[in-house]
Amino acid sequence: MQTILLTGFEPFGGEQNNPSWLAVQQLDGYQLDDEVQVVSRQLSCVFEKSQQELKAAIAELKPVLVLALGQAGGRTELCFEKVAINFIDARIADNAGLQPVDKAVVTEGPAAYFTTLPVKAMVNSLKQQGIPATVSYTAGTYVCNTVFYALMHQLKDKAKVKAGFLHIPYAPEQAIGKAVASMSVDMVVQALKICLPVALLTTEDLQIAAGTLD
Ligand code: PCA
Repeated sequence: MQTILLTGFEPFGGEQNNPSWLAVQQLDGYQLDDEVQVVSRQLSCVFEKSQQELKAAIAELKPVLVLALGQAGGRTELCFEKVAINFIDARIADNAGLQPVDKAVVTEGPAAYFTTLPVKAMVNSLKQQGIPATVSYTAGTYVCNTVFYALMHQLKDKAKVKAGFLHIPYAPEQAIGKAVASMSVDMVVQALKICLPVALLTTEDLQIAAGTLD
């Protein structure tokens, strides 16, 4: 049996829930087929601890694919992140009360890593099913980007393990009164069921335009 590791975060920034965890929690134990099973884990919204939790989960589960998810309130679509940067600039404190500014994720690490997931093919498969999704070229400078960078750094010599990060919009109940977009947790779950097989089976990503002008 092969394992796909999905991670979601605990709530942060005063929210009651984090839809990234609500979504991946629903898929814990889900079988893509007879050979591939999903295991879901929650990460703390804490700079150091989240990296340790992720490392421990990868060591324990030896996944063939890792997709970390996080909430990005205000985003209008599922955002498959292309690039993780070696930089932290926290606008708010993490859940342990720490607010690092202008720090590296990994001292002496490269400036950035690209995801090893076929993000364009994944986005394409979702759009075809009527689910809003896009490639994003910034994962921010907070805990999500840090976990994404730490993930790619940890797997840099393990070419066979595909890994990446998905930012998701607020759940509808979080968006009330905020005049921002939202997406139901059920739709995120449906999206993962569509794009995970694509991620596993695609060997070369699609060469279609997905960039931004600004
Ligand atoms: N989103 C935050 C951290 C945890 C989460 O779900 C971020 O985008 O950095």
